[in-house]
Amino acid sequence: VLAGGMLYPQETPSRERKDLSGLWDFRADFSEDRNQGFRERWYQSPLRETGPVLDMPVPASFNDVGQDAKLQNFIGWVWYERQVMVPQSWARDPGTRVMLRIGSAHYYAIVWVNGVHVAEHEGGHLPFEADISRLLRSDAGEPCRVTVAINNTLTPHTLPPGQIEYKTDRLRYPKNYFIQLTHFDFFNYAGLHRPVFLYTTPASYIEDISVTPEVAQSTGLVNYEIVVHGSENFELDVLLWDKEGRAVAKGTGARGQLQVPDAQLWWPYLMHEQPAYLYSLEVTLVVQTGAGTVSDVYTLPVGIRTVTVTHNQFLINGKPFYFHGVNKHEDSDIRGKGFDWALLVKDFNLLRWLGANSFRTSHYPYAEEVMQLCDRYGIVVIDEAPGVGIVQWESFGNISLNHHLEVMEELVQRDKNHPSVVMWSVANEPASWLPPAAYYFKTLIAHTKALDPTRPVTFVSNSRPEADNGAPYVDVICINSYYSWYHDSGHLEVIQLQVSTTFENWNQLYQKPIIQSEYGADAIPGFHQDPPKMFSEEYQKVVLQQYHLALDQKRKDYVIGELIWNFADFMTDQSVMRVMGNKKGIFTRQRQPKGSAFLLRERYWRIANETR
Ligand code: BDP
Repeated sequence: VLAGGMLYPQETPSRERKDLSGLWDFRADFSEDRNQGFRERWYQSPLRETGPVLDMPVPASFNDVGQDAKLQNFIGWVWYERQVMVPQSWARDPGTRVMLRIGSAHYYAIVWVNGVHVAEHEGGHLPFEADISRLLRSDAGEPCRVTVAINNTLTPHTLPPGQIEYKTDRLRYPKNYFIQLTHFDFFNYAGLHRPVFLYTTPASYIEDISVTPEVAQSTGLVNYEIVVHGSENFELDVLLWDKEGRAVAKGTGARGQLQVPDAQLWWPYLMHEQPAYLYSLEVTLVVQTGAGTVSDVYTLPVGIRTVTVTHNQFLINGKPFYFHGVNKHEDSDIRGKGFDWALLVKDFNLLRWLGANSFRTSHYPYAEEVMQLCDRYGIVVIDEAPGVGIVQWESFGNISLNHHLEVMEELVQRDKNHPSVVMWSVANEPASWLPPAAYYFKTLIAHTKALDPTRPVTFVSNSRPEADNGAPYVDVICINSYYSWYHDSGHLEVIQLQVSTTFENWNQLYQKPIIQSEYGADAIPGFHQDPPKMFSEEYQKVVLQQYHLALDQKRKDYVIGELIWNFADFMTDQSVMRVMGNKKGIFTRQRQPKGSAFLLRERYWRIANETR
């Protein structure tokens, strides 16, 4: 079903890569109709010649690096540009294919190279690329100008959806005044959030690799399928290397099955003494051309593991797996949603400290570099699409559904080979009680399963079980609840009963495994109250403890996981409900622990030791 590849750019004997991270020129289009840039064709000449530009770091959100509230809250088109010297060996060689690849641009992006339109992409969380070889050939030796226009406007048909509200009351608002409404609880950061690369491949190249592992007794089976572009007449060699550098299996041709006797399986963190074992699948393409032999090499990390769901269990490699983990956000001071290696490694060290074995990419796909680290650290992932805030009738219509189907194709295409990804989540807290949700989720989940028959599919519900029109189609029930926070505020004594009743109701109706996919309470670090009061660290701790009592009753039965909301405090829109953002983190936004982090740490290590 999946056409085209999206292999992560890699340096190999046949491929080179140039990272375009750094300072770019930047200009937000503040004109009244937000359209000056297109009227004046800012892509045709260097951006700095069109008017004043700012220095903008890439990757980063543009919102929080400056001192200007207008830019922080800007809605509309922003323009990014930088020059890059392309090595002559790339530009002049007709046998070299040069690609421009953007890790993500939130939300809608148009890309020009030297003023020529090369790509357009909708969706703020997935990569896209353009072949720019042709453009370089004619300009060999000149610096090449990359221009990206990005629009962060969200409409009922974007993912996530939003709305622009025009304020027409001329006595209360200035002319042409509008605001962006969203139906989700995080700041709509925008910009070039992830690395931008130039990379090369030979003209005939390995376009895509898919692996699906199986296990038969002690033998690991690696089914592979390779797509080659640019030649009909080629040879493919496939070698599987273990960690010690021994070749353990080999194959030839575009598809096949490798057999690994006594395979080392990929196990989650804390489930095995040697978790996260990765083999390397080295694919070599050899093409005979008039000019001689050309080869392309790509090496894919491969984890051998299986995932199975029964009516009350989630099995990894045939063993029951209990999700004790977190929900995250891509969010931090200054860089917003911009990718940052230091932050990433800090977060993974905190996950290990906490004894977390899993997280959900709430509420959108995370950077590819994050997924790679999950494979290497044994952190199990529920990979969520940006389907958050689907609550209006309009957003259940065909335009929205078709786009959602496309986003699932792009997501599965990007993440299908990660052993850490064990389940797809197509949405978070949609209005699944609305009648059109039935067709919407039936179609969306069937499509996702057709794209990837090897992984279960879910969406995260906050509906009542009997009213949920999407739940019949999921493999695992994921439920969010905020007892004694949004309901019965301040009444910690009701939590246990309400959580247990909720589990029982869902279980009775569906007989599917259940994950408590969110629960939590805001705590402002340093606020203390005894007896506990809302917003104190003590209150957050007791909410967690009460949930844990209910979870422990059902944990050995059909409840297969608990994911705290949230790993860390994060920024939101300004509102009376939020004090400088959402404070449900067990770590602060700066990644320092609140009291609840120690409580959770104790629990997660205890569960890990029990289930090991
Ligand atoms: C849930 C949402 C999550 C919010 C959380 C909250 O899924 O995105 O941040 O509530 O209100 O409903 O803290």
